[in-house]
Amino acid sequence: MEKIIVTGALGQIGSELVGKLRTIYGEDNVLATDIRKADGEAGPFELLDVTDAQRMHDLAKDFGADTMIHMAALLSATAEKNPVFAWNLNMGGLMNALEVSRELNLQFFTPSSIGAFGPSTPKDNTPQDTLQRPTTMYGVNKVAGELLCDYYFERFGLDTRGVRFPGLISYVTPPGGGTTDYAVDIYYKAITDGQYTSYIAEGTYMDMMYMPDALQAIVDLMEADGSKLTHRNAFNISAMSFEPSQIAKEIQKHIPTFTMDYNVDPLRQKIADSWPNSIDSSAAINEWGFRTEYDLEKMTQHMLQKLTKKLQ
Ligand code: AKB
Repeated sequence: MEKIIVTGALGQIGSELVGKLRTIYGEDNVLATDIRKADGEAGPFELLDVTDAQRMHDLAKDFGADTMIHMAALLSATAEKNPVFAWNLNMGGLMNALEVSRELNLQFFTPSSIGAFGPSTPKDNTPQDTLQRPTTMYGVNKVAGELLCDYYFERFGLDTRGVRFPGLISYVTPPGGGTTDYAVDIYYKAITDGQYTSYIAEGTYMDMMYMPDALQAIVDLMEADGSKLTHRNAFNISAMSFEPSQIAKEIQKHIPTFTMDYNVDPLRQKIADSWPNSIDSSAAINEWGFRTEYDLEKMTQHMLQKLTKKLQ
């Protein structure tokens, strides 16, 4: 990775990833793109609607990119509310990004998700290679995306790589439209209101990861020796699995007066129920040394400390 173009650069992952990549590879070597204008972006930035293949091609070519990191996508709950738009954006954007990468011979990364699994997938310690019959539009997009990335590698030799992200938690940019977002919202509300109403029911386990570990995973996978990768795309990765009352208890260790109740959102609960409780990351560990630094305890300490400062 020397000259990197990032789509969806103002999204939850993109906004932190761009900063990390610029620190490692140099400010001028990372082109951030998004459909909306950035305020005060430090390095190169261009407006890009990922459904516009020609502009994506021109931007990547003019920048002299050797790597494409394609992050622009709708998350699960938003996609469920507008499935046709989700298909057009998630699949159209991905096809364009893959084609541009093929035409310009770019190394390629795009994330899949635990959303690529469905109700018939084994729920605990979900294997790397298993049944994938998701029941959401987001999941359908993610499975199709995983297959497309494999196809571009097999058919054209394009260096495609990717992971299945769990819910990502960060104090920097809030997520939008995901099912796992409760695990971010809860920290904000704990500080501002001392109370949180969870839209996910007690007992619903989902995989999660703190953002610094997620960003490091992208860099580590992209820098890994390609000859050691058997899977290439859609590596299961997770740092922790918990359900709402466990994160509430962890917050109470720092804010003893914090309380939580439940008002379950049927749409997001149904999505969460169709996803695994916990996935097995051993293929990522064995093939490219995937590792994490943060568990629930360490993440909670860090989140509360950073957010308290931010919200002052
Ligand atoms: C979502 O909840 O949609 C995302 C995801 C797990 O892919 N955070």
